[in-house]
Amino acid sequence: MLVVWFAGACTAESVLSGQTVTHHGRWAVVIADELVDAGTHPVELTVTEADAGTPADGLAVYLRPGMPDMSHLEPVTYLEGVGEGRYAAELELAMPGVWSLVGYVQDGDAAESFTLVIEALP
Ligand SMILES: [Cu+2]
Repeated sequence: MLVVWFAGACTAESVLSGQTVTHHGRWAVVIADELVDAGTHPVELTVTEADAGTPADGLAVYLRPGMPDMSHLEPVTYLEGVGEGRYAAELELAMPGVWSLVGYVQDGDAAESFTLVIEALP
């Protein structure tokens, strides 16, 4: 019997997560790209009602990027709703590496958080 271990199972790609559900399960959030260029980069999220699968418009959506390996946090970035559940902004990812995007979706008094993990390339 031949047993094969795949080298590289712990590389950055294995931790990337470009889609998730907010912490109480109300919304599903997907980022357009898990791999982006470092620097200022356009990002787009698509937010849907998790149960119905329908686009969720009219929400406040914001992100705070951080690098978990180095206690590095960037300012909160507010995204602009551009229709059909899509929210867009220019995001500053100051250096290459794995970035944790801690985000919030807010509908009036109801807010739920989520985390996406992407990588900025050199
Ligand atoms: Cu950093």
